[in-house]
Amino acid sequence: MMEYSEAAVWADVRARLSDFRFYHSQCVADCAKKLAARYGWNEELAFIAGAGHDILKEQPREEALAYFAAHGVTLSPLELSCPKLWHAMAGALYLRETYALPEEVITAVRYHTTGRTGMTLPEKILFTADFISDDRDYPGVEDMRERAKVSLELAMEEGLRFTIEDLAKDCRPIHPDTLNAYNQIVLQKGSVK
Ligand code: DGI
Ligand code: FE
Ligand code: FE
Repeated sequence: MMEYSEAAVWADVRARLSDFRFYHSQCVADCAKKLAARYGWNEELAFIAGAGHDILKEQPREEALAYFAAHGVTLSPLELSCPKLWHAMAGALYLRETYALPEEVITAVRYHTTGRTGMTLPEKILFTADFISDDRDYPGVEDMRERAKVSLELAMEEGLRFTIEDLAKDCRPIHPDTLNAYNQIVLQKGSVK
């Protein structure tokens, strides 16, 4: 296994991604670092998590499936039908086996697309950074940035709701981890109707 090196991860990300996604990765790394400073995670680890979070986003589908098979990872029928979910799973496996990154970075990458029940602070930081990084310009992004200043949960709740609504409108399946992440945040707010 290669020794953990920020420069090696960046070079790898640069080689694997288009300019557009490389720029996105830089913005997410910067944003994750800022959120880490605000909410109390290691800034260097947050930066590297942001750098690597989409490292396999452009991996060909057949290659991803072969990669899962080689690592004994079985995808659920829902996961098999949603290739957009694969890069988080494959990326986490790849970063774990290629770089000696701490497990808190690996799970942040693993759950950056869906979220999950019981998210760790690093997972919340990366999930939120992916929504509000400087390159994002969807309608409502400014409100998301304001929410993230108040709390990660406030931003994540809105982000998850946006994702779930969008997927449902498009008749696409919603991963149980996405629903679990959303439900837990809503339930934790307390005022359940
Ligand atoms: O990799 P990025 O584009 O930066 O962002 P991302 O990793 O959050 O991926 C976003 C995509 O993932 C978007 O097209 C919606 C999709 N996605 C997220 N959660 C779910 C999902 N797709 C399905 N089918 N189900 C989900 O629960
Ligand atoms: Fe992603
Ligand atoms: Fe991303």
